[in-house]
Amino acid sequence: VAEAVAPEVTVFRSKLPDIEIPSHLPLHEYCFARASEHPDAPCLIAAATGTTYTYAETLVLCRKAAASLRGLGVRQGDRVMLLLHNCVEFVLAFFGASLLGAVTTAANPFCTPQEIHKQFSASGARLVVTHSAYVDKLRHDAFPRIGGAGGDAALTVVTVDGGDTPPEDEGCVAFWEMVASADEADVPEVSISPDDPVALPFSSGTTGLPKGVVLTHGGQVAGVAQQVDGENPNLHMREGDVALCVLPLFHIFSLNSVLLCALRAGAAVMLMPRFEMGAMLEGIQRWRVTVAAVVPPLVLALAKNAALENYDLSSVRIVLSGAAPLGKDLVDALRARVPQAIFGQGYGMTEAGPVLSMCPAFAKEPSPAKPGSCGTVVRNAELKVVDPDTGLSLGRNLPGEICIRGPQIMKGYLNDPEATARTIDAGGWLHTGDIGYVDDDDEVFIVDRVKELIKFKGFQVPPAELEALLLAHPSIADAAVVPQKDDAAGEVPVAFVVRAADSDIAEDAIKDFVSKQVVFYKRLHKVYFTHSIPKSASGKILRRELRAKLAAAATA
Ligand code: 4UW
Repeated sequence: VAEAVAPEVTVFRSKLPDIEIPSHLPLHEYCFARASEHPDAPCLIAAATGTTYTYAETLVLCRKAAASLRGLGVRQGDRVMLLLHNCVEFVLAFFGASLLGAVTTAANPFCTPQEIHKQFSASGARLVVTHSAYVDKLRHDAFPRIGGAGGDAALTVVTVDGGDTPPEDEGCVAFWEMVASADEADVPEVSISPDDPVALPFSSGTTGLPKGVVLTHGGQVAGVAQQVDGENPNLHMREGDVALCVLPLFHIFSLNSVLLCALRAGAAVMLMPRFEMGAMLEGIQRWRVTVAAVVPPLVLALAKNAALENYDLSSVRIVLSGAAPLGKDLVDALRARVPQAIFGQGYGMTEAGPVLSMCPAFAKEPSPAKPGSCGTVVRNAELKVVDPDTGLSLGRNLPGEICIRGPQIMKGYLNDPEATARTIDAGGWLHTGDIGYVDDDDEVFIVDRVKELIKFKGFQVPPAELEALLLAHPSIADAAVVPQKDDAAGEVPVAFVVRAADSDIAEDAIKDFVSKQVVFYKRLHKVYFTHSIPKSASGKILRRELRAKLAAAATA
């Protein structure tokens, strides 16, 4: 009998040498470790008001936010929910929670009350920090009644709006009042282990409904270090840089690669509450933004906008795109307008902590990257490509499922060991559900996705969530949701629907039914009626068949 031989595994690593990662530090200590060397450097810039906080001021406010949250009953291990657009208060609440050993779960304030409630209850949060305008969403029947300050209230709501307390804030705690009266010495000493959670973003991963992704202090320290630490940082940021923070902080790209990386590097973070072209260009010009993190739809909007010529964008030296594929034509269209900047991509995934690969042209000692590449694998990590059917490792230039292993990946999904085991295998490899290859120069190219996930302008749209909504409709017998290519959004969700017997429900009625229950980017763009949904013997929707059908229709 032949002895079983372990199949050979081709592991791709960074060409940059591994670095020392101080993973023993809690995330807040790590990010602000060098703040005392530049206390007067700008740290946070609120673009909307022009208010700037130095590193020293930011640190004091983070400690005061921690003391305040503590006063509201937040303890180590508790979850704090942020329902915020990008703002200074997001940063203060995030680090305030971190200082207490509490965990931040952030959600899009545009989500519907039902969507917010799902994350609220799955995370076990009891305190929500939000804008006055969204308090009404938390008064929805599903939520516990809003109680004021006090450790035993089932739901404490903190509002960040300054000035006169608006009427809708009744029963809420005013963020700035609480911070103003807090004593920064009132932050208890907590012992935080690298394995303790610090952030809990939600992601549907490769399959199913959104799940809490447990990101630890040690993991996030590693994830940031891989980008900005070392003699030759992969993403070179330093004091004097100004990072554009217009992508939402409730998504991991902005939280990790913009906020946390900028703070660690001593750069300033220019916070924009939402994307508005004029204000963004104004902000880039006024604050001399040097590093711009973007998503492909933003590149498209910029490339198409004639107003660009009226602004001085000469400060921008790095344009970092991620979260969805970036076409070469798009880059070329924008490059002409920002000729001095280096354009490149990062490839991230919430569960991966988040960066798998980063453009090597962003390094302190840059090396070139090809158009369309997602850069090279980050340091202190291993990447492999496997045949999605056999699981066998593939060599260079052969597309397969990308897997990553390293100290930065998630600990697992919250309360879901099965989903965790489906995603991180026994060998510690995280399976991304992305199809890509590594070329002769170690550059990563993504060519397809085998997972269910749909990405609308980089936002996650989990088909399972929409399918569950559709199946709850009495006139719908069966349904499947798949991505359809779209020039502006990259992909949009469309549904295949089998009507219930005797039903003649129309497309618009179905679209409306879904729209009322979901945030804007999850709305169905088209409904195709069909007689049956193709499924495997085990009952899994054959999404590839449906996608092929759409592709065929598009080219017909
Ligand atoms: N090209 C093609 C890409 C790319 C991509 C992602 O919502 P999630 O879970 O997470 C993200 C995170 C993106 C990100 C984080 C930090 C960072 O520096 C960076 O680079 C600039 C990007 O999007 O969705 C994960 C899925 O999104 C797709 C891919 O399918 C991945 O599994 N995706 N980046 N450059 N596709």
